[in-house]
Amino acid sequence: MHKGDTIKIAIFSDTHFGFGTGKETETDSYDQAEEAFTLSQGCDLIIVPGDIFDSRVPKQDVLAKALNLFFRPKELTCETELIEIKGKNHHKIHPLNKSGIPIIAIAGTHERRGKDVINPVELMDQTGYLINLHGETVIYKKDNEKVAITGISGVPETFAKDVFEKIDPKPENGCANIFLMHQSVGEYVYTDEKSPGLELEQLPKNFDLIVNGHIHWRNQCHIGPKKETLFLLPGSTITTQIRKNEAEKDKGITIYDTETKTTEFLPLKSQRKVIYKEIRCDSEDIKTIKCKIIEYLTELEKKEEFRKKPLLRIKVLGKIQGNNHRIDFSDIIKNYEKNFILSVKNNLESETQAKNKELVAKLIENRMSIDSMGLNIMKDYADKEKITFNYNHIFELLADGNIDSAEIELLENITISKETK
Ligand SMILES: [Mn+2]
Repeated sequence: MHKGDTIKIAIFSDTHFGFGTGKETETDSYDQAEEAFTLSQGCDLIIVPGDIFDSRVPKQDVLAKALNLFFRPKELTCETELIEIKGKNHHKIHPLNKSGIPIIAIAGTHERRGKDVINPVELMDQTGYLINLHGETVIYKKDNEKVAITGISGVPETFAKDVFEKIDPKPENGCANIFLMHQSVGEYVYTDEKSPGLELEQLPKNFDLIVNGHIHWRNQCHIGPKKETLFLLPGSTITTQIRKNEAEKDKGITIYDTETKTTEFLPLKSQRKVIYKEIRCDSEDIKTIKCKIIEYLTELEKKEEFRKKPLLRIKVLGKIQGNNHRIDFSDIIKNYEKNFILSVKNNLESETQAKNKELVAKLIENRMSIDSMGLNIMKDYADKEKITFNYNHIFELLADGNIDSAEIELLENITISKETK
């Protein structure tokens, strides 16, 4: 490599197109992704590691908006040249994929579908808007610099370790090597999932850069025996759940330089401000708690001017006087709706409802966890009955209402392991 030859890569993740449809924040996912694309101009490559869409079967309006945004880099001039795509399956490259700035993607948790059906990221691949990787490696060249990008699309955490071992991604000689994934890893877990499917030590070795989608707040660190790999969590371009750690970090795009192996972060100006506030109560009555909230809101209105109405999450916690646990905050939410998109989370302690709250919290934590839960129940059942089948595929068929196909598949492919003692 000659000095000065470098490939600049724009990385952003989890655009969640379609998130908030019908709500006040409906256009946020498109507006914020649009700015991410604008900031990517001048880069040699764009990487989007999963959850481009908020659902695995996005509505046509959502798809149309996404296609329009993904078309923008196609109209720009770019010298990056596709050299090769390696993998088990013959990957047809649509001609559109050869114009403009190349976009490399993987599918995320929200786009996951069964083996024989097309997920929306695959659809984008087949129509030439991006190249979707699953166990494949794509190599690009610019001047004398080459970059190899390998990707594994998001898989259920239960299977992550097996899938990674089976695919066993390896770096390419003479290239800058990047690996894309979309999982919970080690301490980086998205929801309060029981445990991540992978630990940092189990990630592929000797890559220059590992990019992990899925986790919505930005972070980066060096990993590997010699700290030779930069592990990057680019974070989402949109806030889908208001959490403390997410509210504190800006949304934006990361630019990676293959020569210096360094990153630069460009925050989005269009991002809607997210505020997370905890209000503590010490055995006070409802009226006092509500006064505390109003006091905070009045202060905030005076203190700051917001370009876009901010998303504001107030968590009330501590002990409440008496047994009345059902507090209605809708009057406050209504009174302040002109200035804030406000939600109040009631975490006030009451022994009788502690158990119920725990259950409800688990259920509503994340829409996708319903899928994971269903899949886990199916796997637990199969383990108990000592039978093996393609859980993922059967679950997908059942979830889509294809009961007949599920039945046929199960009857043909189920294997029963006999216990030998
Ligand atoms: Mn996501």
